[in-house]
Amino acid sequence: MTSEGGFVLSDIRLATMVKGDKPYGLIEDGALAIDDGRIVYSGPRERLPTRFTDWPTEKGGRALATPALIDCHTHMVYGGDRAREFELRLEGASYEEIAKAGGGILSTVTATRAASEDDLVEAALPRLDSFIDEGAGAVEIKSGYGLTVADELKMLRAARRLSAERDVTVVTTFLAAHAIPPEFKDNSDGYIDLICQEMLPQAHDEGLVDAVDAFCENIAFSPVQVARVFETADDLGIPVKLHAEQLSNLGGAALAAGFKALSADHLEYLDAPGIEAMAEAGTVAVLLPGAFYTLRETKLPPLQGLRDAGVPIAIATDCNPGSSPMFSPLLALNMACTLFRMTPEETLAGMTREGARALGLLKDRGTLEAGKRADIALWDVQHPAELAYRFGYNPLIRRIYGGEA
Ligand code: DI6
Ligand code: FE
Repeated sequence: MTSEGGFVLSDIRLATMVKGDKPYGLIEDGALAIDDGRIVYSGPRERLPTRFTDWPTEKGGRALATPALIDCHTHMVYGGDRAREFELRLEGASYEEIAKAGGGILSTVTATRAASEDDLVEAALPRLDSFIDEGAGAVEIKSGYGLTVADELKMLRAARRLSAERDVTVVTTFLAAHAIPPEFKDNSDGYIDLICQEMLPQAHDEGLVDAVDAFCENIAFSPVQVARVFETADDLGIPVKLHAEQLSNLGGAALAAGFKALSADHLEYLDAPGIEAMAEAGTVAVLLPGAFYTLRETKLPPLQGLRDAGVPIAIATDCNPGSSPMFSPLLALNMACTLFRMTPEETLAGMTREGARALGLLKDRGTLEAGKRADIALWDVQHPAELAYRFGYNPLIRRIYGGEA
């Protein structure tokens, strides 16, 4: 093998995040060989195959290498902000009261409809940059603040454009079933018809939809309505996921699992049958400590039940203007430890390997293993637990995306 553009990174420690007996898949004296955007070797330096030893070698100064972070649940494309709603909540109004009074998600819908596609891209870029600055290599972005054919397509096109503007992978999710639009106030089934007959097929035709999501909740859509959206997605061959059991238990997680969903997200009100259904279907539990924190939720997601059942657990920011105005994946790790009592290892896995799994990208990303994309974060820390331990501090030294620094 010639070196061409290939190179070796040595004098680094590796948190490969490969599941196994060593915590974090930690390798104290490691090396990575990277060629053509891929990892071709990941392991102990002393075992670096001789065919790589004459490749150009960069010294990592004992930095810790992890997979680049993967945030599998964000709503970072939107117009306006909700600082006024933040004030109202501090004056005593609840998230649900604000939503029922036409505020909440619907106020972001108004601002998003008023924005052009360019406006949305421009507003989202600094948000995305804040993720990239903390080592993100992939983020999921949902629609769901347009709620008309044109405005949902506009959001998804804006999300796609972001990945052309920056070296980062953007995975798009169609979330038209996020809130009942004012035009369908007393006819939510009519809105589901529109989604199934026009919005989703059109968005899919334009190649804008990597997955389909819905908000299953008393203030949003019923399980029966969600099932209709999922059936349409199924017919089009698009994977599904669900905002489930965030504010109450409607059996959304079990419904999603019945459709072999990639993930069920939030899950504070998840019950034992829901856990069992997820375990059986291999549906990832995506926990969102930023929303838990912002809404001052007191009901904890059933972490031990999920662990006992072997349900994979991902962590994400839920970056959105209402329930989680959080632009820091590292802060999500810290919050998941402090608020949910997850271990630092679980949270780092939750934003690497399990985040990749929740996006259906695990074959290609999420761990440092030969064959996977070379999306790597290098950190100035002694131990991987430090990534979750500090907050408001960013130890990223360097991000490698597709083999390029
Ligand atoms: N649950 C959430 O946490 C976000 N969407 C959802 O269904 C919140 C969206 C928002 O408040 O704007
Ligand atoms: Fe969300």
